[in-house]
Amino acid sequence: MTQGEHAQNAARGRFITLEGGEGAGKTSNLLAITQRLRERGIDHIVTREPGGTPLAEDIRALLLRHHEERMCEMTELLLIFAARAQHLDQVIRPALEAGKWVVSDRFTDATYAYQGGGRGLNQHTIASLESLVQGALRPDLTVILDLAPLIGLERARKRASLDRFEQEKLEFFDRVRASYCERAAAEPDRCVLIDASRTLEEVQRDVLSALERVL
Ligand code: Z5A
Repeated sequence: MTQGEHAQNAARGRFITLEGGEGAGKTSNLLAITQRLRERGIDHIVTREPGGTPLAEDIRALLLRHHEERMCEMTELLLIFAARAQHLDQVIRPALEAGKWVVSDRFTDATYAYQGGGRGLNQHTIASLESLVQGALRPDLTVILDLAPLIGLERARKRASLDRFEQEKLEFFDRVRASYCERAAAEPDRCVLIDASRTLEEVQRDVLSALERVL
């Protein structure tokens, strides 16, 4: 890296992503992260995927809604990356370049887990789209909340009616979970895998301790 690139990197905000299966507690733990960032006086934004901009939120609605016509796997994958391209252009990159931290509820690890693990799409296809859409941009820290799908779906069911993903069979979510665990093992410098089956207080304590890596 050149000196200029070092300086640019130091001025750039940090990019934190939260991942996990259904009802793993991403939203609940995101609140703990943002509270800690506020306490430390760190300027940040909170966003989510798919979504994060009006156009990307429209794509999200299309992805989550039930359709008479079966959405094929490749359509789903391309819609997710279309939403991501918009999100990066309008929200994530401008914030990072302005020195703000970005905390996102899901990002590309979810694509590897759901479209790769869950739907069975080729990891190389996902990696090609990742490079095309993101260039070299990757999160600085990814917290993966690990929970048995049966427990997560039960939590999610209590909360609201099930969307197109949540109506998948249990085996789908087992593959999603396995895929997240593989990613955490493959990238230990970036990813922290946290047991989300414990009380929210215990999980939050580990999430905040993982956050110290980038603070
Ligand atoms: N998707 C994809 O396929 N590919 C991609 O690339 C991306 C996404 C980016 C929408 O995501 C869908 O998009 C998602 C994958 C797909 N599939 N689905 N479904 P989403 O993040 O918006 O949806 P979600 O995973 O369904 O999120 P969620 O249900 O909101 O889960 P959560 O945020 O992880 O959980 P929560 O709302 O914080 O907690 C759920 C409930 O459990 C709530 O009542 C909490 O009070 C409770 N809770 C939380 N933690 C605990 C603990 N520790 N103990 C007990 N109870 C708890």
